[in-house]
Amino acid sequence: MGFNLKEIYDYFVKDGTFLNGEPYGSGHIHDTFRIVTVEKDKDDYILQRLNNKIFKNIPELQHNIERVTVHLRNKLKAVPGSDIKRECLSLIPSRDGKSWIIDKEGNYWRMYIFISNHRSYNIVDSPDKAFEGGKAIGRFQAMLSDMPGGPLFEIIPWFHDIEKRLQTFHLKIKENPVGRVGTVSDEINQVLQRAEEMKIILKLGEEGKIPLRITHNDTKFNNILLDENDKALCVIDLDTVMPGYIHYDFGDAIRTVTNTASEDEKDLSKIKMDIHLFKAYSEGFLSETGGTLNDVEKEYLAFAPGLITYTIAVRFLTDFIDGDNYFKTHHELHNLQRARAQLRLVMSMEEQYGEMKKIIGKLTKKRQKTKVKR
Ligand code: ADP
Ligand code: GN1
Ligand code: MG
Repeated sequence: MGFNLKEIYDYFVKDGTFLNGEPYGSGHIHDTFRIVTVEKDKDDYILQRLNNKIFKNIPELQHNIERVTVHLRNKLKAVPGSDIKRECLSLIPSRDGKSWIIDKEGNYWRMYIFISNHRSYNIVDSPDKAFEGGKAIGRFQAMLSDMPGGPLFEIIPWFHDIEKRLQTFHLKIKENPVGRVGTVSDEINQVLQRAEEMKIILKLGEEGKIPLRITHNDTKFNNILLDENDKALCVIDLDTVMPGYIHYDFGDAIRTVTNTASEDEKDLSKIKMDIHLFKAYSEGFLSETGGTLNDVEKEYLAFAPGLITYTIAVRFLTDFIDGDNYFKTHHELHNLQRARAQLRLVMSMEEQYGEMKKIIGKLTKKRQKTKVKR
């Protein structure tokens, strides 16, 4: 990718002299670079070339992120001792006062302050980190629960709508655009076997039993930064913040926090949901949100990880069948490998569903009791 990062950097109103820019992180959507500045006492930056094939309306996308970050910053200002530059994403304005620019080639770019001294993990190896992840997402949702100004733009409609995702899946199987359908009949069957039961969250929403909240919708663990002591620091990747059900955020975090292997692990025998990490994340999450969730929301929390893991397996498999147009891939079978790994994780969650329900039941009851005592 031969971008002139210094030239793009100079479109923004920032502090610090460009020293160098390198690809950064392991996101599947944008092209992300870390910009290091010459001066030791000035911020570094994250510069992102936005994926406008996926995000078709960049002004609306940026508008959502501006609203969310302004609100979070105002909340943090009221908390003594908070480190706003590290606990909240800070967008850098362009010279014409927008939060993004379009370069000469028509690429969209935005820039954030680089959150210094953070730690980011693709695999979680301790209950403490899982607990902190749960706290970070819980706090994020609690802080956004009173954001003024009406609903956010629904930036990718039906993002976690499993009915729509399955419709697209069937369509791509029928089209078979690159002739891969015949090679994945086992995986297709695994998806079809479970399709009906996965619609329950949508049904509860339609019946008005669970409310739409402001959710993040992409709470995988590498979008939660921890600090140098592995304590909750900042929730990043705000592209998909929009109205959603609590189960989407809980489920996606559990999908990544509790997996004993990578999202795309080839050796399926390594993949398992670690129930201790499930418990720790749930404790952290409920410590921040437990009081605001209704009984039906709580009752279905244990169902959410299986749903989201299944949804993402369907998306990876659909993209494989479609010829890899959506997620960044690093080799020919990457999306298939990811889909297989996620389907294996679904099985592990199914095996431990009873245990997950017990844990949530105990945690939510415990909270009720302590509430009564106080
Ligand atoms: P994608 O949608 O492609 O996942 P992200 O916005 O999550 O893009 O950014 C990709 C990676 O860049 C993140 O996983 C994280 O490692 C890093 N990153 C993003 N924003 C920041 C920031 N403000 N400070 C430090 N690291 C960041
Ligand atoms: C993408 O942007 P990133 O890499 O954090 C995707 C998520 C998937 C995830 C799977 C906008 O997340 O929905 O769950 O990959 N983001 C978008 O790893 O589609
Ligand atoms: Mg990301």
